[in-house]
Amino acid sequence: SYISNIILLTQTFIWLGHVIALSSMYGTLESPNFPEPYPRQLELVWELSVPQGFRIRLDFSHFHLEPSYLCEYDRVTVQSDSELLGLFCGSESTDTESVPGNAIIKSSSNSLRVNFSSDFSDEDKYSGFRAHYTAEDIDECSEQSDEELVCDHFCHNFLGGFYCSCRHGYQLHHDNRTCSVHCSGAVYRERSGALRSPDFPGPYPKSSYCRFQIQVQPGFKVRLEFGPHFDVEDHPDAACPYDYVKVVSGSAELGLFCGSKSPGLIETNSSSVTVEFHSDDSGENLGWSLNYTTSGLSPGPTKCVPRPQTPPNAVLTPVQSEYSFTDHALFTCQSGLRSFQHVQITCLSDGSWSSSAPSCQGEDTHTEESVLLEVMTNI
Ligand SMILES: [Ca+2]
Ligand SMILES: [Ca+2]
Ligand SMILES: [Ca+2]
Repeated sequence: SYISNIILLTQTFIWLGHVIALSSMYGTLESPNFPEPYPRQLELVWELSVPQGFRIRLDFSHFHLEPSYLCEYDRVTVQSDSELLGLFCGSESTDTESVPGNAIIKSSSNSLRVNFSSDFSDEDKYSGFRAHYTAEDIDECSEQSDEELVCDHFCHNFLGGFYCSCRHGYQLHHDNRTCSVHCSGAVYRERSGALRSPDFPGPYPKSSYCRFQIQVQPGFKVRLEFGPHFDVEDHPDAACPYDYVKVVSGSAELGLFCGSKSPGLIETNSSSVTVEFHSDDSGENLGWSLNYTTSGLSPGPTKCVPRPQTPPNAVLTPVQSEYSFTDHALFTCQSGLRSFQHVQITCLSDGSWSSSAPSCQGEDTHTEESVLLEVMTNI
C-alpha cells in the first residue's frame, strides 16, 4: 500500500549509509533492535579506530542472520584498510558461507570497518548479532618482518609504541632505529699507521660517517695499502650508492670504493690524505682495513748539514749520522752538580737549524755549593 511504502522509505532513509564512528579503546556493536529482529533493507557501517601503536581485536558473542548463497541477502563484512577479513551470514558455517563463531579478528592497522546490510525481506526470524572490540598493543619488537629490522640493536615494546637502544659505544641515530658510531676527527701524523672501519673484521655500524685524516710532514708522500679483506655494500648498476670508502688526496679524489674487491695499493703523492667512510642504514658488511706508509718525495727531505756540534758539558740525543727536516736534537747541559738545562733545536725545511747549539760552558762555577760557600765566607 501507499502508507507502508512511505514507512519503508522512511526506514530506508534512516539506515541506508548510516555510519557510526567509534574511537574509544573498547566497545560493543549490535545490529539495530538487538536481540529483536533487525530491520529490512539497511546498510550500516561501524568505523572503529584506536590510537596509533594499537590494533583492533574483534569477536562476536552472538550471530544469527538470514542464510543465503555467498551471503547475497543479509551479511556482515569486516575490513581492515582494503583487506577483507570476514564475510559472514546465516547461523552456521557451510561449504560456501561462514559465521564468525569463536574467531578473533585482528586489524592490520589501527582501524577496522564493519559493514552490516540486509535485503528487503525475511528478517522476522533472525535476531542479528552482537560483537565486541578492544584495542590491543602491537608488539613491534616481536612482530617485525625479516625484511626490515625494527631496531638495529635492542627493541623495547610498550603499550602504544616501542623504542630502540644501542650497545655500549654506539649512539642511536636520528632515525631512532639504527646505531651509529662517532669515528671522525682523528688525525694521523705518524709516518706509518693503520686505519680500519669500526668493528673490523666484524660488521661495521650503520648510518655512520668516518673521516680519517693522514697528515705527515711536507716532503713526504703517503702510500695506502688496503688489506685483502674488503667488504663494503655495493650495487650492481650504480657506483656505491649505499656504502663507500672515498680517498681524497689534497683536492684530488683518488677513488670511491665498494664491493668485495680490495682497492689494493694506492700511491697518493701527497703528504695529506683523507679517507672517508660512509654507511647507510642497512646491511651487514664486514668493512676494510689499510696500512699506510710514507716515503720522501725525491730528492727526499732536506738534510741539516753540518750536524750540530755538541758543546762541552753537554749530551746530545738522539745521535744520528744525519738529521733531516723535522728531526729534533736535544742538548742536555750540566749546569750544576745536580741541575741540568735542556735545549732542543729542530731541523728546518731549508736545511738550517732552528737555533744554534747552546753554550754550556762557564756555568759550572755557579753551583749551589759554591754560592752557599761564598755567602758563609762573607759572614
Ligand atoms: Ca533478509
Ligand atoms: Ca607496542
Ligand atoms: Ca649498508
